Amino acid sequence: MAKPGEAMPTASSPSSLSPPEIPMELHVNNREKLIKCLREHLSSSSRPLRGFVFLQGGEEQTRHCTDHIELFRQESYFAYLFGVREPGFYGAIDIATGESILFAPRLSADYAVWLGEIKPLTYFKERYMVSMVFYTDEIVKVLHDLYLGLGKPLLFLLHGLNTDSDKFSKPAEFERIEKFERDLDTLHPILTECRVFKSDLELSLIQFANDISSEAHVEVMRKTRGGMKEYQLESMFLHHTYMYGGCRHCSYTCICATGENSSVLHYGHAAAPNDRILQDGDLALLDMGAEYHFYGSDITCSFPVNGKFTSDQCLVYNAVLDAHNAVISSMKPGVSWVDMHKLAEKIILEALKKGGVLVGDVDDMMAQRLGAVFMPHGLGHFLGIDTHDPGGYLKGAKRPREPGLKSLRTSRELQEGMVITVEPGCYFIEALLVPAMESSSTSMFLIVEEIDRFKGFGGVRIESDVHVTSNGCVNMTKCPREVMEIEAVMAGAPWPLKNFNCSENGGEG
Ligand SMILES: [Mn+2]
Repeated sequence: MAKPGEAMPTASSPSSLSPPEIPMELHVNNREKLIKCLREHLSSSSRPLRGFVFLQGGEEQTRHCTDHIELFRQESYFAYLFGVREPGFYGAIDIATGESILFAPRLSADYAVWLGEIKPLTYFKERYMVSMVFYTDEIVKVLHDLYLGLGKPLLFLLHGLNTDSDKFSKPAEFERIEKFERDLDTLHPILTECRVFKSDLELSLIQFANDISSEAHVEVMRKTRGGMKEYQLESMFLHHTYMYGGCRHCSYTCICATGENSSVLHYGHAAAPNDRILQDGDLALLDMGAEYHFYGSDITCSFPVNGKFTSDQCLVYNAVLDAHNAVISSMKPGVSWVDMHKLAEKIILEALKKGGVLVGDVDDMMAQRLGAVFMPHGLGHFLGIDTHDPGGYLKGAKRPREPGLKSLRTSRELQEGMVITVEPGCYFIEALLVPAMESSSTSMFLIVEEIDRFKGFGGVRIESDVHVTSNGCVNMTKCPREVMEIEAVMAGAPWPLKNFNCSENGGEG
């Protein structure tokens, strides 16, 4: 019997997965967790346990001035608390009683003609497992009726900085909001901290997003050939995750970089739309992750387009893989993420030295921040409803200033329940190598003729999504990683490698 989320594999289906049922109690639990944390906070500052958590869901957007409505994806904090997929909602949680209230938009009769049946409020009450549902034009009356305190009811609104985008979340707005007292400071840090620690139900969705995306990466790896366009790799990934995983959204725009493009960290955007032709001898760096019921994955695989690593490709790839594996072996509660970043840098520098690309003392290189020349981005970031999930820097926490470290999206110590990406990389980026070769503090480490050999090489990144447990961690991503595994899968071996003859390849199957 297949378990939910697992289809019976058949000869005709390239997937062993199917979309799991969505557990709406996940959001009930999220609300309960928030209210518990918020009550503790209010009690500790001797404030009354009264008022409402009040959030505005996302609004539909049109394409510029046209009437083309872009596919809606719920705002992430609202998705976390209510799981609502429709636009135009508001949601409240009564701090005194814990009761949850959704406010649905009142739709015009036209809606039924163009967009389908207008669902009754009871539909939303059942689907989203909330205590009550009303229309958005009833917010003022409903919340005044429910409020037990004296004077104006108090609303805890969501207002705070996203430390990745430097943008602020938009506190809820509605007509006659002046009938309420408003608190703009309390909710954001508490709700953000709730999102940092994943429940078992959240983990199961992130795991599914990882399973279907890992499988899609393998599928793409198998079908990649010289002469294809980069976007064809993107297309195969999107097809697989949607067709077999029901994933309508990705966590982010696919990065399908080959050849020199693989050193462009955020390739794949509108001005660089994955449109290069794959050449024999290229490395491909594919950073693609599907999202399922708001929860995402973020996975990067790097492999040679022709299925066989050259010795230079092996050198750089194994440097990054060793860093990736060393970090994952060291991760557990209490470990500093800055230390993990430095560990990855050090392993990559040591490998480049061993490969004859660098010369000198690795600790001296570390002191001069040479690691940031080859890995300018941070080692990884929290992952959840957002690809760069919030909470990386608590209020007042300072970002490191040094090259490389300043790109870290968190500098926190690891704790049980966090999900964080591990994504070391090694790139040959002219814009960083040239100044490093000219600088008196780093030029002595770089062997110019050897570095020149890597002109046009691009780069390697290996990215997995890792769940921190009570005494270690679990890698949720299941892609071929060893050189031998990648070459075997690209040559047609099944994945995971089962009954693989290790002796022939000298690897571990
Ligand atoms: Mn990432």
